[in-house]
Amino acid sequence: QTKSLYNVVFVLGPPGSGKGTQCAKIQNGFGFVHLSAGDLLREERMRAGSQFGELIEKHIREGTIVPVEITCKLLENAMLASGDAKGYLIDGFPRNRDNLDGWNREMGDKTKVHFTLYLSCPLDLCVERCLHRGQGRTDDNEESIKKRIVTYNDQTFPIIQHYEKLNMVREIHADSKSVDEVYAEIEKLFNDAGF
Ligand code: UP5
Ligand code: MG
Repeated sequence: QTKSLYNVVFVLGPPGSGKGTQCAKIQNGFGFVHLSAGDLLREERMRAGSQFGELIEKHIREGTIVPVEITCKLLENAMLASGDAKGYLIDGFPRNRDNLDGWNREMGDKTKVHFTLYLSCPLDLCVERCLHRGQGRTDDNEESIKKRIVTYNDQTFPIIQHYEKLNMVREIHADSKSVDEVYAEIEKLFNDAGF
């Protein structure tokens, strides 16, 4: 028997652009499940018995990207574990070509990606936000943030451009507005998309 496809929206944007903040609001407002690839990796890093803890921590500190086999499996497991939902917000993934190819290989037939929500934000403001987040993340220091931004520019932005070519990007400006003002625009976009 065929199970209907999982609805997916990817959420991308530079470090500190507000992906996690806005996904929490979309989850409340629209009955989507929020899955942050970064949060899942941070959890896996702490899990007793994980064989990937050290590798994940190294990538997170260096701002480099964990091999897709690990991340995609964590995402799929989290989707399965979360049961029925209208859809899934995949926050901070796919971040490079390896992520994109791995997703298409493993999840392409099981999911329908509706669009990529792109939270655009000037990078200097992003740095400020990360430095003042105060959650004790091991990558919220100036050195790691610089590296995360280099990775974003070199590897993640081209993925946004890839979806742009497919007409699948919905850009929301996530700067110089309050969290609620940014969300009001996202709310409109999701309503217009029929969610
Ligand atoms: N804030 C948010 N919106 C605001 C607004 N409109 N006005 C004023 N302040 C606002 O927000 C950041 C801060 O800004 C918060 O304090 C918030 O209150 C404030 P947040 O919502 O946390 O931003 P977000 O975009 O989620 O930032 P985050 O740092 O989580 O993004 P990253 O993409 O850098 O981090 P992520 O957790 O996705 O990834 C971390 C690392 O994990 C990566 O560098 C990589 O090493 C690894 N990773 C992979 O290898 N593969 C993956 O697939 C995913 C991650
Ligand atoms: Mg986040």
